[in-house]
Amino acid sequence: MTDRSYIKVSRENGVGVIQLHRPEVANALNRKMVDEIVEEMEAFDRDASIRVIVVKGNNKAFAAGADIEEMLEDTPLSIELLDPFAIWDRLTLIKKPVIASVNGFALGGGFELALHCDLIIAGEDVRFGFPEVKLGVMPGAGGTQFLTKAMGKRKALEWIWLGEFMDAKEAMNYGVINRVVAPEMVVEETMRLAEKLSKQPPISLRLIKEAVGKAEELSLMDGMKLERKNFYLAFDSQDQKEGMNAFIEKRSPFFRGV
Ligand code: CO8
Repeated sequence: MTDRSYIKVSRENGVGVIQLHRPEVANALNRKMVDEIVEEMEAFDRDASIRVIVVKGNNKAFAAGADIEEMLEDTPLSIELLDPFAIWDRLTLIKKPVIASVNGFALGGGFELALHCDLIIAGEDVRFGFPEVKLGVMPGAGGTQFLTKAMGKRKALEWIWLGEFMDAKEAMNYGVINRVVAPEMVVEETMRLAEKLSKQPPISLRLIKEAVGKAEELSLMDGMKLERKNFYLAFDSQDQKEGMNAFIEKRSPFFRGV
């Protein structure tokens, strides 16, 4: 296990785990913490022994948003110069599957961090929300975009305008998250899913992530062209030979990620 200032980093059976660790402030995300999260995620993305990345918090909070104290004295020009969102943009370039494992509060920037992940597993106790409006601001790390794409304009506006909490079941019903489980089962369920994914062919997972990720941006024809190119590319992998031969030979495949 490696510890940075605000996160803990560990690895288990091909799964890289980043645990947010600022328990005294409900894992509020200061800028250094976001730097650490992104740097470690990129390191896992480059590491061939890691196949899936998990981001988790603690029982009380995944993360209660950006650190309000840190933003208190910001001005438009100080934020523009600092460009705090440039580092967030790097999250969108991660190629491996990323799963958010959420307990407690996932608010503001904390909810946005979860929404940057590919899959979200949440406990029944989770409160998601964008309370920024109550601070006289608004989401800034993708919240308006992610939530609208997931639940449509009207419901997204209602949630973000009111800044109220959404429980895990509501989030699940609107397609914002993948699974809801008992609070004490969140990490176990996440690791079970991560380990299952870690046995899938990594090249296929990467190519699928790219194609599905582009589905909302591209026209149907352009999306299908990208899908087709990625389909061709998969045939360059030894895992394609392994997967198809294993089927013919009636045995389980063993994917090596090459
Ligand atoms: N920033 C700084 N400190 C925080 C934050 C936060 N976001 N959230 C909680 N804390 C601190 C509290 O001040 C408190 O500190 P102390 O013990 O010193 O008083 C400690 O954490 C524990 O919190 P509470 O005592 O309030 O605990 P409760 O269980 O009563 O409440 C809540 C927990 C509901 C999470 C409550 O603390 C809360 O409402 N927090 C603020 C949530 C919020 O407004 N989040 C949005 C922040 S703005 C944002 O995220 C903009 C994103 C823009 C992109 C990011 C760019 C970097």
